[in-house]
Amino acid sequence: MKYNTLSCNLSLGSMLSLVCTLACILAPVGTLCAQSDFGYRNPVIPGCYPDPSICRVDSDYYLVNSSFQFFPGVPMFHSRDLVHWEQIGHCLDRESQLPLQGAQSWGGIYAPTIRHHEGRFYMITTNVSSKGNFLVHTTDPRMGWSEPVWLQQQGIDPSLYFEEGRCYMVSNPDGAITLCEINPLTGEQLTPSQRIWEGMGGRYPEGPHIYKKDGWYYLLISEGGTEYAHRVTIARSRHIAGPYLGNPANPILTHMNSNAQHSPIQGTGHADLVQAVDGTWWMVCLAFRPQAGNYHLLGRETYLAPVRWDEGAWPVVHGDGTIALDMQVPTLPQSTKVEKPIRTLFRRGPLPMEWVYLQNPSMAQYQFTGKALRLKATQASLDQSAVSPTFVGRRQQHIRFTATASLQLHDAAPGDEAGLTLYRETHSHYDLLLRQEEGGKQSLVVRYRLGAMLHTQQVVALPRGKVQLRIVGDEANYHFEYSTDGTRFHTLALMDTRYLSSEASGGFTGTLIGLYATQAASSSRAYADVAWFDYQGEE
Ligand code: 6LW
Repeated sequence: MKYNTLSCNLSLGSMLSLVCTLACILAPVGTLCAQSDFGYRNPVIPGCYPDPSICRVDSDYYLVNSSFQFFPGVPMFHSRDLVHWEQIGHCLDRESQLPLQGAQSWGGIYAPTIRHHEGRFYMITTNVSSKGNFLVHTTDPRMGWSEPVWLQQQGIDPSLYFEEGRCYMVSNPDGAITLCEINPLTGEQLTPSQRIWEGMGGRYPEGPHIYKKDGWYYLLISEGGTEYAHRVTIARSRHIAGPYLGNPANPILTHMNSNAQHSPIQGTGHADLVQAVDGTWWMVCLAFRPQAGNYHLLGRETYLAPVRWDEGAWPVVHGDGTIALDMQVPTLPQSTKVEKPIRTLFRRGPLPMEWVYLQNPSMAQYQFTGKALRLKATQASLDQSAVSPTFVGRRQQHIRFTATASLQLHDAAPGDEAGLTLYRETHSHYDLLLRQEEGGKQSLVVRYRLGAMLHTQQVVALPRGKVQLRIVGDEANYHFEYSTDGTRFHTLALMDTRYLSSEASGGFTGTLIGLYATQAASSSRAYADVAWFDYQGEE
């Protein structure tokens, strides 16, 4: 059955591809091929955008991700074709919604679910560094979200399902998918928590979502943990509270088997389903891309897969339950990709949406001067976990990339510093920094922090003034470079990527490329002005 579906999907895919290619060759330029409806690249949202959840409102699609210790939290994206996504904001943009004191990469905000019901969006998630499960709601996500509505049922990865005036919540307390009914506007739990499924025996049954189709309640979950054995399984029942019976063909998505052993994508799991406006079904899921051996640096990213879901049948994901970087499948009519500008000028606030702070920032430490982003140094260093350092960062979204910042350190006392950092968490970062020395001198330093190891790799003396700091990433190395004239760059050090990977650093997040400033003593008034920041990734 599985084999038949696969061969059928593949031959349909190749036929459509052939028809499309022929049509493109035969068509007058600019007519038939203007809008593509075949093929796309995965991941559809690269970089640390894990635990995707998706919903549709007419022909608009909305997607959210988990965000851990980052502030603001829960980035929200919009798309009309499921392939091209544009960030439209964050669901959690103030401290009253997002207390993150002391949160590290294992902490803060875990997997969210987005749903739309009777004109209102609901985003439900867990803050593991605070009071656990809560939801926020809004009628217009571009205008901001409510204060948190805290919930009683615990366990991570809460989801919502609405039916006939009732709102159900599922999450995974005590290792079992558990259901209750709630009032989503007050948070009141209306029925006792009831265990409904424990999965197919994989560790960490999590990420549950309920859907109803053809008279069945389907319960989609993930098992195996967010590692190489991650997998998506599904069960169904005629009643929402069960009994749920697992699909004999489970898992419906996984890369843990030999058919995906050599795939550049691993750890596929944590999924959500959506039916598109044309009736087709799609899955979003997370996965990671190992590099330089079995190391991954970018965190878990958002992928898209087509789903065949015939009436009364189990859903089949992309034929054989695997996904690829190059997806040769029919799609919705695709919009043209909007290229992001390479340069960020930081002239006016707020920060562009792809930038985040760590934990809850004190906004007095940041200023937009009209010419630069001013980072006011404090004594909170990148190594401290209890407080938010002066830091802004964006995700490394490509294995091969170049990031450059133009930076100047002002009013600095000996020991004050500012620079670029490749940041995973307090115990794992590589820094390329400008440091104030005795006698008015400055130097450029390459340093790493890996657990208890704090090592200065390279120091060169530098004339005072503006400097361009550059990090070039490839599979195996980060190249740390600098320039004082903006054209000639000098290599300072090559830093091995693997020690900064998730395998070495731990945590749920990927690498952030950050800008930061730290002072040695509170008496200094040091600050760094960042005139611009460039990021260019190789697809
Ligand atoms: C998330 C859980 C998981 O809440 O890891 O990948 C947790 N799966 O479902 C953090 O991302």
